[in-house]
Amino acid sequence: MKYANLFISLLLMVGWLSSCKQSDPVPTVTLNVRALYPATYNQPNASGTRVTLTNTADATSTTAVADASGQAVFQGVLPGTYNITANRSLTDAEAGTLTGIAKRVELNAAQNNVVIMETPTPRTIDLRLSGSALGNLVIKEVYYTGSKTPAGSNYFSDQFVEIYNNSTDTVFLAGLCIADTYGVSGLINPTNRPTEFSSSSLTQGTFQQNVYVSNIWRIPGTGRQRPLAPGQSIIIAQDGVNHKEAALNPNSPVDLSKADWETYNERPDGRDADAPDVPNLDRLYFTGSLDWLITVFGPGLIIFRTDNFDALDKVAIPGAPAIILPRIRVPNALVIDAFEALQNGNSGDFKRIPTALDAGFAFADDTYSMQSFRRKTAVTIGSRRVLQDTNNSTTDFEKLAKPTPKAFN
Ligand SMILES: [Ca+2]
Ligand SMILES: [Ca+2]
Repeated sequence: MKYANLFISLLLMVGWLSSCKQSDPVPTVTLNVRALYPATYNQPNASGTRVTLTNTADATSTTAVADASGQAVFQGVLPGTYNITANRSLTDAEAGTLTGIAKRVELNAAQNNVVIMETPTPRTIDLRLSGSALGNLVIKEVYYTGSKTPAGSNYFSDQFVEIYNNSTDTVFLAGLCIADTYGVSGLINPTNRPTEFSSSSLTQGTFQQNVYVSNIWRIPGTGRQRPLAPGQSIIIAQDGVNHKEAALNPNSPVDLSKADWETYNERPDGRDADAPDVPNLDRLYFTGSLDWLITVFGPGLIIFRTDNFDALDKVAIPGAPAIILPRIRVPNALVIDAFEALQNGNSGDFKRIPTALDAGFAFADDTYSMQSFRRKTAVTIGSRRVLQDTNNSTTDFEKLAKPTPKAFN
């Protein structure tokens, strides 16, 4: 009797579960993304564009390729919040047909935190691509997260950026500038908002054409100085010392005493030490405090060149008190390469770098996690690696458990 009851109960439960499954199918929608070429191109529909839909909740993604009408169709999309990115690599010939200039271009577009709701009719989203010609230097690795000391405190002096010659010719680094963007990396505090430059009526209209940076450092020299051979790289350290030393942080993953350059922030109180064996970059503009600390929550970085630094606009942060130093506005056209990291996968609205330069963003699991971001290898020719550069930090960079200065493993 007892077993019979249990058996009936089980049958009822199975029946209930299967009826549940039948009467409540997971609702899905169809999403059309229409990829458009920049308005200056002689065709509107960007066929062949790869469009990727990434769920912000679990980072799962699907990719579809736009058809002749420029439409990428996603069927069976679960309602939720998505980041949408689009990429189209134009060959020299394609760029020649579309723009009259036969020079390879990477086109990108992005729209973050798009809420897809259950609707009876398919939804269409237009994405306008924009892009820039490819530079020959790329940011190969960024180690910004820092590490924890044996006592459990935060250590961030071991940050570095590595720059790589991704071309087939020697590049002369003299005059190359590196800068970090202004703006928080996400909702670190409940009051955090995306950079004011993106929302203020003063700068909103041209926000996608410029990068607003807080600090600029430059490689000294002129002309054909500081040659860097194809496939070679340089390390720029916050401090060019062995961070694993007992007095610093034995847990640090890096010895940067052989770094090519360091950012020495000369101050009357000597709070930033000048490592004698590592040459110093020129400090062109500085709004920080003790050293060139790039935010451990995820920095935006650019490398660029200018013949006339003084001609760049200094722009006050909209709404900021007069005592706060203005930021430097670097036009996209000067930028050679960019990297952006944000706090987490939901931080897309906090992007500081224009989509044309970097359509995506990387993010670490945590601050002081020792995680590092390294550009993927696209192909190896002989012993020279050609690194992947589609102007999208989401896809071009891989997250590493530990940094790999001047190495790929
Ligand atoms: Ca320093
Ligand atoms: Ca030094």
